[in-house]
Amino acid sequence: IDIVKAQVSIIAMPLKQPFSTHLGTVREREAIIIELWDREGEVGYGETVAFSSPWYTEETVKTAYHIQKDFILPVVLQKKFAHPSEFTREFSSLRGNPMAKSGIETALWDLYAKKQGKSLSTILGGERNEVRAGAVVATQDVTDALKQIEQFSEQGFERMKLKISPANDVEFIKAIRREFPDVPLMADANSAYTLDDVDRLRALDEFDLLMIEQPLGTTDIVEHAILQKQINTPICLDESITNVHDVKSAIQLGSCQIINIKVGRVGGLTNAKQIHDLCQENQLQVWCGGMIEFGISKAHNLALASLPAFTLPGDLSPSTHYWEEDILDRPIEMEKGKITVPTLPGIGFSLNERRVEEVRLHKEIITS
Ligand code: OSB
Ligand code: MG
Repeated sequence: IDIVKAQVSIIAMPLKQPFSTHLGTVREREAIIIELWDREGEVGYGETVAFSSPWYTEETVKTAYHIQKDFILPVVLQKKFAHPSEFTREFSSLRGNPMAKSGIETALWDLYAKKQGKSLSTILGGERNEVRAGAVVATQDVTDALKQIEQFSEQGFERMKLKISPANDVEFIKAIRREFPDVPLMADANSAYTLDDVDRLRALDEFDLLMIEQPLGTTDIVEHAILQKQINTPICLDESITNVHDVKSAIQLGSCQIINIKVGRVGGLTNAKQIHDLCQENQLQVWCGGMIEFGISKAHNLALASLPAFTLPGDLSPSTHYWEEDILDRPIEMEKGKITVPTLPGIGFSLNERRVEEVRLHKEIITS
């Protein structure tokens, strides 16, 4: 892989409806779209999923842009990579900033797969030709939540994820379970609890939740192990898992039974695949997490979620779920709760240039 030109686009689009958690509300989504061209004119696409503000992890669109422009792209435009997995090693001395790395690493994977004439799913070792979709009920209001679940069920989503916190848990879930006794339901706390809340969390055991995602601290591995011994609901880690080593620690300690793999959070597809393989060896279930993303990241997720240990429905949704119009040449569609894994070379999609132009705030071209 010999990259000679990079285009960095910052885009912004309003969500169809606000996405609300105990940490705040997202109404508009910014992202950095990366396009990398090699000497033969082949292009690879990546999406940087950092948010405008550091509410979910430390990175933001501005920090990611800085890291990409000043530290990653100058190297990528100088170096030749035999394989996209070399990226992770090359930037091992660039600490942290996983989403900045991922935005560029994923573009290298797309380009590499296209050069091989194979789908990204095939290149990664995917075995599934469709993946199971799941919806997130990102509201703190019961009436709203019931309406959304009704709608998502009709659309075919295979599981619903509620966003909970100590201010909105037992009564909230109880009201939803009353109306939907059989819907596959899980809860995501985004670190809203501490070990002082063990009784509260144990009270959730009666609602037959598939799992509770990230109840405790964003960097914690130890206390989740203590909590898991005291509740029946399986714990799933999200924020706490930033690399393969975190997964090893979680397995050793018994901190979770399930892991949410987000490509951006773990610094790219090489790490995501490594985490997948480790979970598979150790009988942990995994699913593909979402970042309220645009189509490029959605397409990378479809390829990743086609790997064998992705046995649970992910935060995977069609293009129209969050967007009036996505940025791809054609929308990602869901049928009966399943999304087809593309078989065309690379991620199997290209950009709708007209749409990108409409939503672009900033564009920069860098050459070698
Ligand atoms: O905690 O999983 C999370 C979205 C943004 C930031 C954090 C999280 C989420 C989601 C996924 O819940 C939403 C989606 O992309 O469908
Ligand atoms: Mg989460």
